[in-house]
Parts: sequence; C-alpha cells; structure tokens
Amino acid sequence: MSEKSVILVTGGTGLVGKAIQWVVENDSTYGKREGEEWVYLSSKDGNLIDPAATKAIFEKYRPTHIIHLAAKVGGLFGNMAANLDYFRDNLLINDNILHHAKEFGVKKVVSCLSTCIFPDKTTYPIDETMVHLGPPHDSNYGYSHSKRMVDVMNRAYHDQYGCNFTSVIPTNVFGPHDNFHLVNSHVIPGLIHKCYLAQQNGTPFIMAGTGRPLRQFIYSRDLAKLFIWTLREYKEITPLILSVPEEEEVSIKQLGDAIVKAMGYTGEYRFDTSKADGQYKKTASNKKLMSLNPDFKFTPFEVALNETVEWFKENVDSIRK
Ligand code: NAP
Ligand code: GFB
Repeated sequence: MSEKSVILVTGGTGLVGKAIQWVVENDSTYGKREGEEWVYLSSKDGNLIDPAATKAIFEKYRPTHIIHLAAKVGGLFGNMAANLDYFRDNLLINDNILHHAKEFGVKKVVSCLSTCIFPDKTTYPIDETMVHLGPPHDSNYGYSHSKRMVDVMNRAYHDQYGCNFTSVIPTNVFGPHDNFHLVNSHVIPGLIHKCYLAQQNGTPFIMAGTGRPLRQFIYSRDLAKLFIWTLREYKEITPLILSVPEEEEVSIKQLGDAIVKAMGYTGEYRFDTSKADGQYKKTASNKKLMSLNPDFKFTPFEVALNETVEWFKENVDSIRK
C-alpha cells in the first residue's frame, strides 16, 4: 500500500467490521500500519442502497482502499422469509459501492461473498473455480445470486477499466458483536441466546432441524486478519475462499453440544425437526489460501466459542437482538 491510505470499511459496525477494528487496533502482525487511516461505516453514516448517499460518503472520505462488508445479512430463516429483499438490497449496495469506487479511482476493493453462493449440487470440496457452475441452495437463492454478481462485476470492472476489485468467500462466521436475534440470526448466535434464555427461565433448549447438516465455522477475528492480509497481499481479481480446513467441519448436533458445554447449560435440550435444515453441507477447500499464506494459524474452535460466549454474557443487556 502507498504511504498515505484511507481504508473504508463498509458495514464496519457489524460482526466482521468490529473484528477488523479489533485486529487493526490490537494485532502486531495484521494491525494498523504507518500512513493508514481506517474508517468504519455504519448504516447511520448513509444508506448504501441509495446512490446519492453512497456518493456523499465517497466525497467525504475519499477512500484509497475499501473492505466492503455492508449487506443485508441473516441466517437460514431470515433468508427463507425474504429472498427478494436479500437479492435487491445486496444487488443495489454492491452496485453502488463498486460504481463509486471506480468513479473515485479507488485503488483496491475487497468485497465479501459467502460459501452459500456455490452450487448446491456439486462435488466436494468446493473450490474457487466453482462459483457459477449451478444454482445455489433454494433457501437463500436471492442473497446468493446477488453475491455472485459481485464476482461478475469485479471481472468486468477489471476488463473494461483496469480496476483492482476482488472478493473473498468466507464460510459461516461467528464471534463478538454478532447479531443474536432469536429468528433472523445465524446458528451460533441464535443458539447461544436461546440456551441463555432456557437456562434463565428453566425452559427446554430447542434447536432447529435435525442436527445433521455440516458446517465450517470461522472465528470473526481470524477472518478479520485474513481480510486485512487479502487487502495488502492478494493479487487476483478472482475470489479467494477464507475458511478453516475441511477436517474442522462439524455437524449442528456437535455444535449444539459445544454450545451447551461453553454455556454451562444443565437443562434438557432437543431438536425441532419440523424446522428447516437448509443446505446439507458446503464443504469448502482452503488450499488456495494456505498456499498463499501458509503460516496462518486459526484459533481453535473451542477457544473462539468460549470467547464469544464470554462476550455475550458480558454484553447481554446491549446485544443486537
Ligand atoms: P452484520 O453483523 O449484520 O453487519 C452488517 C453491517 O452492514 C452493519 O455494519 C450494518 O450497519 C451494515 N449495513 C447493512 N445494511 C446497510 C445499508 N443499507 N447501508 C449501509 N450499511 C448497511 O453482518 P456480518 O455478519 O458482519 O457480515 C459482513 C459481511 O460478511 C457481509 O457481506 C456478509 O454477507 C458476509 N458474510 C457473513 C457471514 C456470517 O456468517 N455472518 C458468512 C459469510 C459472509 P448497522 O450496524 O448500522 O446496521
Ligand atoms: O447459521 P445458519 O442459519 O446458516 O444455519 P446456513 C445453520 C444450520 O443450523 C441449519 C441449524 O441447518 C439450521 O437448521 N439451526 C439450528 C439453526 N438451530 C438454529 C437456530 O436457532 N438458528 C439458525 N439460524 N439455524 C446461512 C445462509 O445459511 O448462512 C446465508 O442462509 C449465509 O445466506 C450464512 O450464507 C453464512 O449456513 O444454513
């Protein structure tokens, strides 16, 4: 990066944005470097669905680099209830960011996709070459198609204007500052909150689905380090999967057991099999990442889960729910 850079983090107040801020302020390897100014945006700084509000943000901050996180984000049940909103909001936000990044001469943009964008019917492990090879899972086709279009736009901005816009594909994320909503959240924050309420109220702890689906989970602070590394080091326009190894994939039942242990929950717990399972699995390969950044060490899952639970308990009165 050049001597003076302004790095704009859209969605800077969310799960991943807060983790990036934490790493920038605390990490000796991936933290803030001389000449860098980091700006963390929330929706209160401007609604990125709106082109005029987006332009005003670019005029105000004149970013040289962007980590683009802002999105309408939700778990399986949020997506199933509103595929159109997930499609439109994200399509508009992404178009506004990339269009203005080109207009304002931004040197590099790293946008955030998700492993749910890959084809549902596929071979495993999934790798970066497979983004457009078939329809995504039905539960989140709106969100997935809008995110896939970022890859199309990155390629076209590069081909037509020489822009250095790229993307990363994280697997399921968790950590401090997550959205702990009881319905629209992802599984880890949703179950931590439900387990907490079950313990408090002496009611059963009920998880959705069969517990059989498999997921890879990345700790938000590990993802934040990899995002910063991507901004500084990754040279390609094509996306890069940011995931823990395939061997660390766990079933939702194993996850439930881990949450019960981390929460110190002692009551009854069971599955409500009338609720959806969503995609069975989306096992992704981190081979490309590890070939480029071979020394990267992921936080052990149990350590990361304990830190998340600890953060939840300390902030339970002010969490997003
Ligand atoms: P999050 O916690 O829900 O945060 C979303 C962020 O986007 C917030 O800062 C929010 O601002 C901002 N935002 C939402 N709508 C906006 C709008 N219309 N205009 C301006 N800002 C807006 O989400 P996250 O989990 O950190 O997700 C970050 C990125 O990672 C997203 O691109 C998501 O698709 C991707 N991702 C997430 C996961 C996961 O498991 N969480 C997995 C794979 C990929 P406010 O705080 O003001 O509302
Ligand atoms: O976290 P989650 O919504 O992510 O759900 P997805 C993962 C699994 O956990 C599913 C089960 O099999 C759910 O049935 N589950 C059990 C629960 N209890 C709960 C609960 O209380 N809440 C939730 N949410 N799940 C999302 C996509 O899918 O993953 C998004 O819909 C995005 O588009 C995100 O990509 C990373 O992996 O199923």
